[in-house]
Amino acid sequence: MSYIKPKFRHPSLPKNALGVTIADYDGAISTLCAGCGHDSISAAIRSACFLSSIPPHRIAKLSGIGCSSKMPTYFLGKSHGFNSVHGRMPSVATGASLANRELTYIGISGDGDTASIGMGQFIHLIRRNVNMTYIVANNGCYGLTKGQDSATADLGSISKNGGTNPFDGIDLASLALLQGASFVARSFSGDKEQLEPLIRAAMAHNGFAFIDVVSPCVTFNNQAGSTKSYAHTREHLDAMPLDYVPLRDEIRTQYEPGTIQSVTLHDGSVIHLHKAGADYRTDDRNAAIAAARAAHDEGRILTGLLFLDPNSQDLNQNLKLASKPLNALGKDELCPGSKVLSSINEGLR
Ligand SMILES: Cc1ncc(C[n+]2csc(CCOP(=O)(O)OP(=O)(O)O)c2C)c(N)n1
Ligand code: SF4
Repeated sequence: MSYIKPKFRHPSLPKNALGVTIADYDGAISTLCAGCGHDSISAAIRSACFLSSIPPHRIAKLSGIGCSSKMPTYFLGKSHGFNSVHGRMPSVATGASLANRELTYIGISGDGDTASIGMGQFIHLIRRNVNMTYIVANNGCYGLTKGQDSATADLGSISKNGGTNPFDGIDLASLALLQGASFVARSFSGDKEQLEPLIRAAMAHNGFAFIDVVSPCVTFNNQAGSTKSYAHTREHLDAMPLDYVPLRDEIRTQYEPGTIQSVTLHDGSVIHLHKAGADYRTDDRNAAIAAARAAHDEGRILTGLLFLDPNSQDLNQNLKLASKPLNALGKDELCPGSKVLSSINEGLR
């Protein structure tokens, strides 16, 4: 059951460029366990959409099954939403984005929903470069079904019942990099400063933007020995903080020369990466794969923007589909008449 929030809000809440307040991006009150990392991700999505001034009714939220997949209920209550079956959200996302390329699509999934039952579908989203932001709330277990190890549980991680995981976990960010994803990032639900600008950048990206977010399950996977607990993640975090500066916004922050790398997105907005290693470039896929691997081998959790292709062409562009959403095409465009048909036939002779 979800609870509706009371309508009262402070009268002087700040407004965004649309003239609306963050309350317009609220969802229902969360019924997840108190302290669940997923709620922090919901809060980051809500404020990212508010700060980027995206009209709520121009956003579509999509998910599968799991505690993570329940998250869309708890943010953006005025947006479109589709809660699909377990691991099948990518098919719905592909169809929706082909039918209406003008909406902003946010997919929310879990490590079970993506790395186990949904793996086959996930890979094809990447291959097709579907224009969406895809967030995995990664807690290394199946929270909704009471904490079984998932496919992202790390080798040697100790579960709540004391068992040691004998398998190496699937690193979804590395997989996305290998498969050719055009935007790959990793973050931590407890690092809003990093996560929020990453989500804003992902939504501005033209193509498939993947964010793997370590999101501890306080009920089933937060014990000593778990590698997805709050304590372990905080201890092993190797963060590249970043700023997202939307097009037309003044750049105010002062940066130390040599410690910053700037990346321009296709819409003209800019990402500033702090502390990026001198030889780390976000447009070098092989370097990103090597950095993620090295971090994994050393037990570090490398977070931040790992890779971005600023020239990415999304599925609609690749297939040269109509520039208008299908529901906006009129009779003349759908049925252009015999002359046009003859000229097409002529071109095929
Ligand atoms: C076809 C199908 N198989 C299995 C299930 C049972 N099931 C529900 S949620 C879930 C896993 C959820 O784990 P995850 O995606 O990691 O989300 P979390 O709950 O940890 O956020 C499973 C196996 C189901 N609902 N449907
Ligand atoms: S069971 Fe775990 S993942 Fe599910 S709501 Fe509770 S803390 Fe979050």
